[in-house]
Amino acid sequence: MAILSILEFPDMRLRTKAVPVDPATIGDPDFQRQLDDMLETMYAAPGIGLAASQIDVHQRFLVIDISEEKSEPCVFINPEIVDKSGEQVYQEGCLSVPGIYADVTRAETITVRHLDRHGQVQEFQADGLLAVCIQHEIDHLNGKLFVDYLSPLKREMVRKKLTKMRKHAA
Ligand code: QAP
Ligand code: CO
Repeated sequence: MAILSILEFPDMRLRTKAVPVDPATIGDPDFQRQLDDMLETMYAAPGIGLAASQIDVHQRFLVIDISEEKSEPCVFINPEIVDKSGEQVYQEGCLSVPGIYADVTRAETITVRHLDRHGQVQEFQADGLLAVCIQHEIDHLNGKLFVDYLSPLKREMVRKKLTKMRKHAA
């Protein structure tokens, strides 16, 4: 397995709209390895979610593990939100926007349909943190970041803060 490098805001590659995964390729060793590399990269960060877009692969899949023990890896291929209701506000972060956290309003409950890593169709209802995480990661596949929900002024402050942090780290 391998730890992959993660694109960071404002990298324009994060704005790419990802294309669906061909279900016939899910069983390929290269694709399965990519899923394991993404999980390893997410755990190493550490993070609770990572979309393929963030590792510069513009296909519709993502990994999530919100469990305390980091023992419940979940893979979502070609995910679709088929129903949603309610609202919740959660303070989000993102591995592509390190050190920045902000409140975002999203649906409270969602119904998600996707393929798992065996290519099987799954459909289930999620709420709370899992629902936030799935919505956040699907946004990545559409080229959208959580900072896009902030005002243009706040987004510009985030961009400047990241530039400054990188300068100090260099
Ligand atoms: C998305 O985010 C998410 O700034 C996943 O310095 C976040 O794993 C969904 C992270 C919150 C729902 C709620 C962020 C790690 C990890 C940072 C992450 C950082 C180190 C973010
Ligand atoms: Co993110």
